[in-house]
Amino acid sequence: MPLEIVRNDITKMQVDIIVNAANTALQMGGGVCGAIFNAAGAEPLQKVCNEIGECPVGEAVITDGFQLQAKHIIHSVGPIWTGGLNNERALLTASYENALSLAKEYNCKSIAFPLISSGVYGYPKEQALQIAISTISAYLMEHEMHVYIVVFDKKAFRLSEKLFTSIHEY
Ligand code: AR6
Repeated sequence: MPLEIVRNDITKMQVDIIVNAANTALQMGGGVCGAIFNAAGAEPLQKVCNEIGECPVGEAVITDGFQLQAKHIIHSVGPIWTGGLNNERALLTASYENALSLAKEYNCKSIAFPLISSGVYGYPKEQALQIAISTISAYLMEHEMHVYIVVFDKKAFRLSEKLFTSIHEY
């Protein structure tokens, strides 16, 4: 099945590429970003991110995976939720689409996404999950890739059970 929802720490995923929920400055933060930087090796990863510089909201850049099992990390910047009237839905959709296109350029066969924007950036988790599922599903109608959505906290896991039938808890 090309789209699966799993409950796991994304740094443990055995895939070609994992996606980071990044900020525009590409600086190590908390949440999934902190976990990915720590697992990859924060110093070398921050160095290459500094060389790249910035990434606008809705766009994505790629780096090496360093000490991760994944070969690459795609840093995708989701929107900060400010109530839903500031183009958040389109920007969150774009952050998935741009990450998927970039992954394709790198001949990616398997990729794992966190629920972008649904933590520090405050996007309501149910909507964030729906956007993730619908955007990835639309992409998979036209492209071959094995995509995982990795949910981490209990609330996201419960929502995913409700919204999607095939879920694996690792
Ligand atoms: N594996 C998978 N998912 C995780 C993990 C993990 N190890 N840890 C947390 N999550 P967030 P955002 C989930 O806040 O909202 C950072 O500081 C978490 O439960 O990491 O896009 C960045 O540098 C939540 O559902 O990302 C930015 O400044 C989801 O990952 C800013 O936060 C996303 O939560 C980005 O905020």
